[in-house]
Amino acid sequence: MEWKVFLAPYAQAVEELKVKLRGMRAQFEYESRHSPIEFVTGRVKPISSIIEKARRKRIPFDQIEMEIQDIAGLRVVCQFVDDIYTVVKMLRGRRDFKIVEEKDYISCKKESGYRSYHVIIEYPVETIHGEKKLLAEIQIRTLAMNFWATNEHSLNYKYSWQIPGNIKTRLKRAAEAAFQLDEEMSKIRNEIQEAQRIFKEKQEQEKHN
Ligand code: 0O2
Repeated sequence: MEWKVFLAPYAQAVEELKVKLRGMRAQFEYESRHSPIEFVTGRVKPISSIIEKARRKRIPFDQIEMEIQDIAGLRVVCQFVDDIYTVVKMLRGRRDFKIVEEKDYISCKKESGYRSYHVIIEYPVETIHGEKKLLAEIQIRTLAMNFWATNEHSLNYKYSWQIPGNIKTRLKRAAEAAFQLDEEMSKIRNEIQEAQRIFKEKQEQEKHN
């Protein structure tokens, strides 16, 4: 099958889920409540990455749909670690998709130092041929975890997944530092939120003056 045709429902799923997840953030804002979601991004996995992953994991082409869970990928970035679990709880309560798997790489970090919470969902897309259920991956992480993962990902590309030992060691240290940062910020969360609330109120007042 042509890639363009195969990937079309995934592109649609990514667009729909971006709207839905960003809508959650907007609703918190309308109600003047702290949003557990800072921002949302999404992408369809590039064809070359799908082929590379299928080769690396020895997945036959006709099983790509079932075995590669992140062809449609969403990323929800949060301010605080607790926000991640708030988002997960909200996802569990939704009725427009079914959660098929959860991977907690926060309490159980990866060997690389990677931390994130992954939720794999089965999402129904309406196509011109009827409903198509497909898998999508929602990665939920803090700003600090995202900073680390983005940098590590770039280095993996640069070194073709063979990062030299000394850089790997530094990355592991940086992952711990990011974790510490999240812990410290959690401890002063109330102070930060109050400051942000005051700042927002001031901005609103100035808008009306
Ligand atoms: P890309 O370029 O982001 O699309 P596994 O066999 O369990 O290691 P699997 O089955 O793909 O891998 O699931 P997993 O572990 O949940 O990983 C899916 C995605 O999570 C990855 O997609 C990355 O986006 C992210 N991820 C997982 N581990 C790491 C890591 O150590 N560092 C970084 N930066 N990201 C990670 P892809 O397809 O690997 O890459």
